Amino acid sequence: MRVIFSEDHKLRNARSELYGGELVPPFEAPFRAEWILAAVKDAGFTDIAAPERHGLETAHKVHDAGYLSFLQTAWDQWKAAGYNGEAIATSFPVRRTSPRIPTQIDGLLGYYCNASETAISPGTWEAALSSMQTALTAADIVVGGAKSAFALCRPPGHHAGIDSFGGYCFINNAAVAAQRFLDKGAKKVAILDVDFHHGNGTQDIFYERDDVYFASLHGDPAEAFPHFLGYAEETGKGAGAGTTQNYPMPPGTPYSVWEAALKDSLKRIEAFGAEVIVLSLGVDTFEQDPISFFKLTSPDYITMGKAVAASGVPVLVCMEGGYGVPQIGLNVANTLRGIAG
Ligand code: SP5
Ligand code: ZN
Repeated sequence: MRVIFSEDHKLRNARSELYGGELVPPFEAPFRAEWILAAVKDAGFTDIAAPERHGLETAHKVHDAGYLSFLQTAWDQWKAAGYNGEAIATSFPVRRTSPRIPTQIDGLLGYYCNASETAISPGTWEAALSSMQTALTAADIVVGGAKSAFALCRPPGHHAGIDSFGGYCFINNAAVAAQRFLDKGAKKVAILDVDFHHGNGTQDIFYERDDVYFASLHGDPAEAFPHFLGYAEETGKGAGAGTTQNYPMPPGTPYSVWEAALKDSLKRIEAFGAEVIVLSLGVDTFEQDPISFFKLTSPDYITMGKAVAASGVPVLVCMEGGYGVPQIGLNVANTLRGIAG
């Protein structure tokens, strides 16, 4: 399996994450990609290449234009405002507020933010762009006939919605990749999101569309981030009715329970007629993850990879979350081992 990886991920190296009322070093940090890359090489996946350059054409089909131009200029606007720290949203449009789009940076930040733990720092846009290019380059390998490819994306993408960032995500890499498959001739694509957190951004993007099936296995939003989406009753709307499927699960969920949801999602993806699966791979389902509450073990990721590969359709793996412990590398490598067979 070919691996696409960009050193430019390092340009996303924020100082601060708002966690438990304190500004702490972000969980989503450059060492994650280094650990994952090392473990993937150790496992024998040594065909590693840098991404091709891609513009924003595909991104514009899944994100709002105002949002993308905000992301691109946010740091410069923040700096111009004269602040000392990183750009953190502090004021939000909620129920019964004006629909006007702000013109000044503090307002824009709140307007386009879905979770204020995520600070915008210098280099964030450049890293997010390279992460998107990583996903697009890996997608093109699958378009070219490969059974699988691994986009070692960083920063992750699945919490980025049509017009909002948060949850450490800015551009929705998996969504952009899914759009690429459609643009290259696929009629039906599935995104299978196995990150611990609900893929609220991806669900937002495809909720009313019938060309992309979205399934997500995650911590019950009644108890876990992102708190406001990911319930079982959310199944799509309009043309997209029936093309979203959520599997919220409680604290302590072990692989045996999680696997039943995985098998159900794969059955539905097959019934949908997906020609390719984009696997939003978070390994924050691991028992030792510092911010999550599932109980998957390292060998479980091999089993999971095999189950996904057994669908028989090509798989593009896009890196999402997984934090804190060096075993995130092993867990990603094990998933790829399972998929590669
Ligand atoms: C890509 C991804 O995995 N993003 C996750 C972003 C989660 N950010 C908020 C974390 C808050 C965790 N609260 C945990 C409470 C444990 N006591
Ligand atoms: Zn996550």
